[in-house]
Amino acid sequence: MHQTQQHYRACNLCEAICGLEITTKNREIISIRGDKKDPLSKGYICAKALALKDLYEDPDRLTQPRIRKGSDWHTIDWDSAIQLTVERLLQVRAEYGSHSVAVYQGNPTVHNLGMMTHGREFFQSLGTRNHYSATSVDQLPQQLVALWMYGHQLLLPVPDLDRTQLLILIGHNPIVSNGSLMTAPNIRNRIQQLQQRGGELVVIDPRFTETAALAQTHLAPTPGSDFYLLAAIVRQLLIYQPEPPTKLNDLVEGYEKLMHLFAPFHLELASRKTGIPVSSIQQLVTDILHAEHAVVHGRLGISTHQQGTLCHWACQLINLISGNFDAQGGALFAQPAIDLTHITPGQFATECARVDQLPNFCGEFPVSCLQTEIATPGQDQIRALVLSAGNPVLTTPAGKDLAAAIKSLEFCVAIDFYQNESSGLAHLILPPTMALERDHYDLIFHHFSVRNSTRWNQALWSRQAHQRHDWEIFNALNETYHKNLPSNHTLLPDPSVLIDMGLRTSSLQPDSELAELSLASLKCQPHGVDLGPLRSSAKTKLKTKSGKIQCAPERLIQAIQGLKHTDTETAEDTGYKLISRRDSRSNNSWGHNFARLTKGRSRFYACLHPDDMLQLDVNDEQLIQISSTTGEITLPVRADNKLLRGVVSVPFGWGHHHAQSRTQQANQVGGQSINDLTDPKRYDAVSGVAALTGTPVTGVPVN
Ligand SMILES: Nc1nc2c(c(=O)[nH]1)N[C@H]1C(S)=C(S)[C@@H](COP(=O)(O)OP(=O)(O)OC[C@H]3O[C@@H](n4cnc5c(=O)[nH]c(N)nc54)[C@H](O)[C@@H]3O)O[C@H]1N2
Ligand SMILES: Nc1nc2c(c(=O)[nH]1)N[C@H]1C(S)=C(S)[C@@H](COP(=O)(O)OP(=O)(O)OC[C@H]3O[C@@H](n4cnc5c(=O)[nH]c(N)nc54)[C@H](O)[C@@H]3O)O[C@H]1N2
Ligand code: SF4
Ligand SMILES: [Mo]
Repeated sequence: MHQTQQHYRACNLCEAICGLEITTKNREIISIRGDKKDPLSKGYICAKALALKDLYEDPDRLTQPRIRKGSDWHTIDWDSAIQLTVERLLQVRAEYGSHSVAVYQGNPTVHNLGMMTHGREFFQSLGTRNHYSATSVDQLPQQLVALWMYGHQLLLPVPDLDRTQLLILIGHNPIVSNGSLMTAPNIRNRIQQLQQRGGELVVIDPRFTETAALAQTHLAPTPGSDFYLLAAIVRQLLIYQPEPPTKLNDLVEGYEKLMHLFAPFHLELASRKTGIPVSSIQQLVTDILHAEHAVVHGRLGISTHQQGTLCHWACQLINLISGNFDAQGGALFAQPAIDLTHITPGQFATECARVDQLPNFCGEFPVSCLQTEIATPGQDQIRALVLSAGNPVLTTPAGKDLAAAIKSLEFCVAIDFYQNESSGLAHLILPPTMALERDHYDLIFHHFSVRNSTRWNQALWSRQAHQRHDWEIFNALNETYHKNLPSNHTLLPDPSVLIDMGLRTSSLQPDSELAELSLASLKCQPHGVDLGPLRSSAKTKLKTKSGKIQCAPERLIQAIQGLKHTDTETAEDTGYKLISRRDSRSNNSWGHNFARLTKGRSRFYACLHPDDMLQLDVNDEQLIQISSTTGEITLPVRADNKLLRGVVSVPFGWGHHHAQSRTQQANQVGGQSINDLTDPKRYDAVSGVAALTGTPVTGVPVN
């Protein structure tokens, strides 16, 4: 007789890393609930956690390698699949050189222990400079600012959410996304607590979002205009604080340059650019100055933005000038048990992409360059691609063009348990186990957590003989690669061994709950261990050469001085500006296989202001065609009377036309991809990151 069993682990679907209590019998999942004893989430979970059961049971989820012959797919054994992958990659390398092989790593990489520990070894072996990832359609500008100001791309200050009195969120909708670069499960409750202690929430977003609905103040800037708003706030704060805040006096460099750099960004300019009244901006400045603790946190809406790096610089400066950097209730660095900021910092612009000449960061080129690098003939043209845990056809600009480019490759292999719009174009798919079948330690999100904690999670059960974990796939590829191309390489042990090493060499001193930090001690604490609130730590954590905060990094000085503040309308200012929308039950491009996340009224619709609908002469639910210089999509439209005029909001993550999915067909999901409209030639001038937001589009009714 098999007994039911209780397992505790962190959900790895998003950055909130909520604790789960999973009841199983044999290899069946009976239930998934919130783990009340998790120190961070205290029993909270969202609807998506339950989808882990659907993912586990999904008949579409691949568990054995698949090979494509024309449009037919066949199962093959692991040894042959690994051998074939390596042979093909080596053939391309021998014929065209090592840079002809490219790698794209998607978002789940950072939520997956084995990919974090073992992916790098294999990808480095390929010897290519052509690395790409979802970072360049996401948080890269934030990391670049962290590198320049604090000396490491992972030194991102976290809002001290549970103690702040004024939380300003810009380009961020955590009620839906559950927080990003701010690991804070049950964000709704945390915001309610902020308000119960007399604090306030301000949301700056062109759409009246689910988070804005909770806020005391909502400001709606024209998409893409945010730097003018943030820069005006910096300028006004500097008037009150011309010298660095006393406690940061010995810790900053370049503060004296700020006044001059921000002088042109007066309130009237900000108001003209953003459409926000001068009085509202002034009020915000006053509120920041008077709040006992305040913090501004910017995310995706100001990262995938033509001035993304400048925007994130300004956010850091607001926290710093107002005395809230490294201060309780402000923005503080977290203290993860395994601290990856001890690893050598990344570098920016050591090379530029061959065709588009965009700079690399931490060894990666912006993914907007991937299509041209595949499609443009010449030395080092990409001829083979390793797609790992991503779906760039739906998630990067001009996805359709990228799909055509992928189809033209001599070889493509995908490491993914789904045949998606990108992996479905590969010649081979190598499917790993899913999250619950493997051990887990979160190597990334403890760096961004609003409270310090640590936990080790055991797999629910050992994998089946025909399955492989991601790390085993990487090890097998690496071993086979080096058999054929002898050179120095290391085959890493099981990720648990590496985590044990990381914990034992941690500089963190745990208090009473744990005698020592080690794998064995964490295994005895299945709910995780609380390591206390955020603490002031900048003095010891800064990694810049001088050990000081760089307030005015050279490249940002050039960028701010290079801005042209013309008020005359450009072609870009006519038509509509496109923005993306997430839904509580979505998960980038891959939540659509789960009935529990897709049932109910379709969420694939555009939103427009009623006056814009009147002008276009369209009614609710009528189809409209939205076009950009890149392409067009057709979808129903609904009125949103709180959306800024001139803005069209379209859901992100749709466009499942090529999927061979039985479940998706049954769920009638499909839609079209917002990234058929976004343009790889629109990017952040500093970092080269795709400017997904504010794409100029036009709309016409479809009769
Ligand atoms: N227009 C527009 N574009 C956007 C965004 C937007 O807001 N608007 N958002 C951007 C953002 S923030 C991101 S992060 C990117 C995401 O872009 P991507 O990372 O390219 O896309 P995902 O949809 O996250 O694809 C994840 C894939 O990984 C697979 N997968 C899941 N778990 C595992 C695993 O454990 N191992 C392996 N091997 N595979 C796994 C899934 O099956 C899925 O196919 O999209 C970006 N693109
Ligand atoms: N349910 C759900 N949760 C998710 C995901 C998901 O797909 N679904 N994806 C996960 C991932 S990978 C990430 S990175 C995070 C992202 O989490 P968030 O940063 O919260 O991302 P979004 O929900 O896209 O919210 C971005 C907001 O920016 C606004 N915006 C757009 N353009 C502009 C602009 O020019 N200026 C300003 N001020 N605002 C603008 C949009 O209206 C939107 O409300 O979410 C994660 N969590
Ligand atoms: S909020 Fe994120 S981590 Fe928490 S249960 Fe939902 S998907 Fe999982
Ligand atoms: Mo993301």
